[in-house]
Amino acid sequence: MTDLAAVKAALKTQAVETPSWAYGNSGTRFKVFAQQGVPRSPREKLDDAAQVHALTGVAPTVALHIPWDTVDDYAALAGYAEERGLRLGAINSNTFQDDDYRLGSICHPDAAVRRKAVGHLLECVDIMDATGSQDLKLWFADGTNYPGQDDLRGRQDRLAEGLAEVYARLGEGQRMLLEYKFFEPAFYATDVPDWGTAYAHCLKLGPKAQVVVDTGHHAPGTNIEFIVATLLREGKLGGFDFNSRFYADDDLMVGAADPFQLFRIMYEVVRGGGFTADVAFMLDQCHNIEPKVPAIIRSVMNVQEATAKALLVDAEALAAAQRAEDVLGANAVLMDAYNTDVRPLLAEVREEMGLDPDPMGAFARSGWAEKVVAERVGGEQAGWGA
Ligand code: PSV
Ligand code: MN
Ligand code: MN
Repeated sequence: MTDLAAVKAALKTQAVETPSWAYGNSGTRFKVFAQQGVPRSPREKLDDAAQVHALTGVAPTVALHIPWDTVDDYAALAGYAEERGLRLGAINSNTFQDDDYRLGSICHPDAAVRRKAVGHLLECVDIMDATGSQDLKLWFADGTNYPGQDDLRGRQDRLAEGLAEVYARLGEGQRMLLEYKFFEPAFYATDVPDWGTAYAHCLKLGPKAQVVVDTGHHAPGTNIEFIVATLLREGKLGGFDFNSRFYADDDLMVGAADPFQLFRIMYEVVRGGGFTADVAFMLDQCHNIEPKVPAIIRSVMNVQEATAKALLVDAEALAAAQRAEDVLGANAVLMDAYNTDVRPLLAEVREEMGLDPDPMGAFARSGWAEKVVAERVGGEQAGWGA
């Protein structure tokens, strides 16, 4: 039997971090469809994020991407967030949008380019000091397009050297979260293509280095929950970049493409004690054709629903069925939890938190979308890369 009060208490402590870039305009490489009322500055992105947190109660932090969210005074930006009930979360580095990075950044064959890339990462740690952010999130677009283009082993050596320099700069309570992605923009070999490579680097670096699992960064059919279970066992799961995919790195709303996969992942998180440990539950999504703030609210709710189902798994019954070698019985325990309609439970949780039980409806009724369309006129809307 699962303890419903404990499930509710756990759901109230959940924290999902939303990404600043999801509030701005985005698109595919074919077209960016600009939307009215989209933020024009990091502060306006925080204003939108505050709506998401106010309505869901579980989205208290916002990830920044540098230089997309460059400001003169990061401590002041953190203060602005705090006034809105938010905190600044992970600082995401960007070593992929500069002409110098054509052949890579931290793995580039030219030492001068590597220095520039490492310099940017060190600057991101300075920003963390100013914002009070705990996590430096690293994703490298580095790789090669053709066999023989560069030395695969040499690139790993350069990566290790650059990461070690940044690792040494991390302060007390700060972490380095290393993200992997199997392809794109490199099409032959990516320098951090999989969890094994990320894990090997993090292991060598030390306890402040952990792996980030972006759910959109695997080959089709990959058993992501197995990776999650393994990283948790090894104490190396730093967090998630949640999104969902049908084909490649689609960055669609988490839980939209495959809610069952999200449940299986959350079950392994719960099973491995990751729900209470320092695992960061971040979104990394783009809302290209749908309105952004409601899409982010929906995403947060999707994570909550998968989590609630994972928490509802009857652990004792599952263990008993497994011990009894009851294949179908064990599977049924898991499926019973997955097939539970947890929406009434989450509505109750929200009411107990003093929130509207229906965050999507509450947002529609709030008038926020109309207000920002009227107010945010002139200036340049934030977008992917601005
Ligand atoms: C790369 O595809 C990635 O997932 C990394 O997390 C980047 O920082 C992010 O996308 C940018 O949207
Ligand atoms: Mn990501
Ligand atoms: Mn991605």
